[in-house]
Amino acid sequence: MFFIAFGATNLTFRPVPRGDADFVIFVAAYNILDCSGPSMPPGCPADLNGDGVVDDGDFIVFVPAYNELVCP
Ligand SMILES: [Ca+2]
Repeated sequence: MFFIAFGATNLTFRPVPRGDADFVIFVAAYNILDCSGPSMPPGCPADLNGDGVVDDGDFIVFVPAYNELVCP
């Protein structure tokens, strides 16, 4: 089981259920960091702000969408 933490100050900590595909994909990309890395998925879809890396800047975009759960 995963927990959202990442040192942010205003996040709600909650368990992330197994099989939560979006979170698993995001965390894998976050750990790779560089969109040009050989193990990064093509197109670097977790680079939500388009700056070429998957870092805290993407995480602050990811978390509100993750909490909404349903895409608009
Ligand atoms: Ca980014």
